[in-house]
Amino acid sequence: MSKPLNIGLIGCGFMGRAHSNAYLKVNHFFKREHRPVLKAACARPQELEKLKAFAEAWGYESIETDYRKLIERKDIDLIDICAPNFMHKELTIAAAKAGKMIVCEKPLAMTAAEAEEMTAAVEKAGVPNMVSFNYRRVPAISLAKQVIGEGRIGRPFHYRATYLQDWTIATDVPQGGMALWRLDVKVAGSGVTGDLLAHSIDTAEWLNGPIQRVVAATETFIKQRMHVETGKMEPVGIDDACMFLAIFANGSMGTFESSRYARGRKNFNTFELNGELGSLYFDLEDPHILQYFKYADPATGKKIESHLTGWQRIHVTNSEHPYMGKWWVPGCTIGYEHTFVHGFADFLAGLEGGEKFQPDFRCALRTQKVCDAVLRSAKEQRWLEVE
Ligand code: SOE
Repeated sequence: MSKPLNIGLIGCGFMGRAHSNAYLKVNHFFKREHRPVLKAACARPQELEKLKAFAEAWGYESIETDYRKLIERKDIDLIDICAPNFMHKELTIAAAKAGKMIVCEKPLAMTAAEAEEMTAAVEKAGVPNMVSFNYRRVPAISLAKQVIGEGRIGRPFHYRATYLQDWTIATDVPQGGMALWRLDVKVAGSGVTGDLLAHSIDTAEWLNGPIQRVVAATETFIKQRMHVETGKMEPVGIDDACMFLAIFANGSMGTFESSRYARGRKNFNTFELNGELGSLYFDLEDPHILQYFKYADPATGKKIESHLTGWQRIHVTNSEHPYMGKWWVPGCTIGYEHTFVHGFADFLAGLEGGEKFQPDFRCALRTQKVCDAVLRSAKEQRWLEVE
């Protein structure tokens, strides 16, 4: 017998769609006791028409234009926060006080101080919580985690991440409003650091352990943009690009680069890990492939014969690969939206006695601390320890 899990989702943009789609799909592909029910969608009164269309498209049973009402409702079990970043703290604290389970989009907060308060609130309330760093659940990235866990990379030396896009190059792209809040520092908290590098940091720490020290540089290429709400040219407060060097606790060295000014790059999220026994490379623009270079066998230490070494392109679609056994037959690929399905499948498994979901708020707080250290290091132009 399935147990309904009543969802109240806040925000009806890109992430609201990604999450709604995943809630609808998860039970078709993953056997779970809980069955998400799209009970209510919520957005601000000024978005009423968009909210109605959203609720109708995804089959929400009702709508709310006041989040307090949504959170008070007895028929809601889980609050899913897909609203812009500046709302995350207020919504989390209210939902935790009401004893609701919480799913929050990344980045967890505007700052680490906010993330601390939010983490304390969910832990005090003892509610199950999840932060949606969806890329961990790209099967090829999960496979990378498995390969590292099997000892196949050996001692790590280098971790190299890039996250590049190009959608803000034009000077006439405004800032603010429903579509472009990511460019408004008061709403987003930061630019590429919180929006894109937070993904890279979450993946990096998951695969290669904690980052200890960073030194960073940021740039804002376009200093003023028209603000959608005021109609006036206003200073741009976000970082358009950020690069940082990192030292991991395991002694390996990291480089991270992110920009929204990398002409031709749409969602170029890559990493490479180089170790003593092998290397791994992943590129989200080629999402089914995990590249693996095997230098030596981890069990015996025996080197691969030199004339046979080379990069392997593993097409991650076999039923033995993470998550893939739940989908189609080998060779048939899945997409971006499936990473959210995997997230909810794992979250539900956690509610049903399985492994507790990660990343939770506590884990995402760490990512936020790295982001804060990166931004502060760029300002102070010096190496900083991550708190
Ligand atoms: C920004 O363009 C964005 O939509 C991010 O906010 C998402 O987290 C990323 O996955 C895709 O790009």
